[in-house]
Amino acid sequence: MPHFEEGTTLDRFLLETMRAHPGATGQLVTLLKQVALAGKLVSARVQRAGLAGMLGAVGGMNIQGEFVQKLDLYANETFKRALEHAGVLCMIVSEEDDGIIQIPPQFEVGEYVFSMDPLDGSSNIDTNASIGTIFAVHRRFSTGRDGVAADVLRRGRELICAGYVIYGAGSMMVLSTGEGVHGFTLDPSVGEFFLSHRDIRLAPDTRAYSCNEAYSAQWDPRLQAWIASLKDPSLGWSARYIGSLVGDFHRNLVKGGVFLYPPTAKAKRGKLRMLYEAQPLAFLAEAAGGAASDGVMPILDKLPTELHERTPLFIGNRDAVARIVEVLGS
Ligand code: P6P
Repeated sequence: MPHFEEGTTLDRFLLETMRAHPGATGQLVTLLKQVALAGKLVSARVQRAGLAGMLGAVGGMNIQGEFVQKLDLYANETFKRALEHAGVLCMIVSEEDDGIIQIPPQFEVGEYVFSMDPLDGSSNIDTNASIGTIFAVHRRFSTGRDGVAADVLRRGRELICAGYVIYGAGSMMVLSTGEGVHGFTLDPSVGEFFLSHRDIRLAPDTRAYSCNEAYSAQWDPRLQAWIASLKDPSLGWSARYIGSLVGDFHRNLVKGGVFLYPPTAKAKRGKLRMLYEAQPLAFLAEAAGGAASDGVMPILDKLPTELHERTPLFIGNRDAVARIVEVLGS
């Protein structure tokens, strides 16, 4: 792993990481540079969302005469447009599209499969809470022009790369290709992502949990009892919950903590999606020294069978996740 000092641009990081892998073709670098471009475009639009809201309800025209698209649709289109022509993908899966998105015939296809939630947490837009784009990259194994479902219905442990772009007080791109997790902060004045968080490690100890406690009466009683036990003042735990997965995960990644979205009466298999939420974040969590489970097995060992499959999710500090699995197995 090359040494990178603070201030390294994302492009330099990608190029030097590629050079460290002799077999690299450059397709993954191209892919991640296009993800960064789309992230910058979405970041700029998210920062102005309030203005658009002031200047006309979604779907209206704003003062620049721009059609005010729903931000999640804008994000979906922006990432697809940035990626489909680059000759690096054979298919895309998006939270916003029911089926597989094939690469238009006028473009070359490539080696990779891209899954994304283009704008997770978008219901928080009008509260200025952090939202984000989550993505996961598999290498295809089908041989036709178009990718097939089997190229993406695979264990998260086979992922080549995963990451997210968080649009918060600042915008950051956080990614891993399996060798550590690195954060790049966007400097909007120059339009570059700069390495700001090299080799992020999930804190080995934690006293912070993150869940929607309004649903606690619907959880497994053993989990209810465990969460209740954390409220002993002598233990010093605190609760933090934004209701935006990227925001809650990012806080736990950089400050330590454990996030829980157990099954509920309304979401019997959990609410969060395997392909473009649980798997990519589990890939990052494990690369940062943390863990992710569905309460029984590691998320990265689960084999999804449907594109938009949901799962319970317990993710973050390794010891806390292990304790949850132990409690649910007791
Ligand atoms: P609840 C946002 O709608 C989202 O999909 C995730 O970003 C977030 O973690 C979860 O739902 C919040 O769900 O039921 O607590 O509102």
